[in-house]
Amino acid sequence: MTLDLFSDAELPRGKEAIGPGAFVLRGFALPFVNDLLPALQEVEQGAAFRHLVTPGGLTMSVAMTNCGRLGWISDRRGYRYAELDPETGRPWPPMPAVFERLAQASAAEAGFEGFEPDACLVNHYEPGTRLSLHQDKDERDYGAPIVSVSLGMPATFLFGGFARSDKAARIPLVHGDVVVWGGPDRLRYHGVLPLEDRPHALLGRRRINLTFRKAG
Ligand SMILES: O=C(O)CCC(=O)C(=O)O
Ligand SMILES: [Mn+2]
Repeated sequence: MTLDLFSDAELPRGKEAIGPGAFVLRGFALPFVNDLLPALQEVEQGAAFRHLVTPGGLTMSVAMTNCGRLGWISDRRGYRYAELDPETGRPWPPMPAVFERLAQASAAEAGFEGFEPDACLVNHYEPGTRLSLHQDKDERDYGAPIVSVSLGMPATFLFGGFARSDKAARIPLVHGDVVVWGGPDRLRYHGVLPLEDRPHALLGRRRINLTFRKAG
């Protein structure tokens, strides 16, 4: 276990450009965290985390759930958005107001005014969990950005190019950081390296990522 150098209150703030339409907003989610965590619990209670299977038959190491009108799912038939949770047959839990406020404020901070997400994929990582390089391309149109919020354990985010084989930048993300990519960067490959075991004061041995999208 490594000691973190900064407490949440002291983390560096600011906007780092990682592309013409892509930014890391350091600590941008911190003022929302007190409201985000109970809202997240409600989402989990309505739609439990589960490990989805890829079309190729592999079980994903990230556990996922969703909130909002549409939820991203994967199974042997492919990747897609669905209005109903296939586990329960019920609609996904509604998107909590604080989720929506954070997503809109983050997008605006990155220059994307008027972002109205209809889907929030919630990713649950533990030590060793990874997410391989991929594009977010199951959405109906690519006019809206992706807003990605990091909570809990730190991670190394990979931000690549427009081909899987393009070299990817390694971007350290900590609790409260938000990454926004859109416009010319909307289809950049990205992923997450296997998480190290660095427990977080509030969330323990978990990293939660909220990925907001305009899917429908
Ligand atoms: O966990 C992250 O930081 C990225 C998640 C992601 O890219 C996705 O859910 O599509
Ligand atoms: Mn993604």
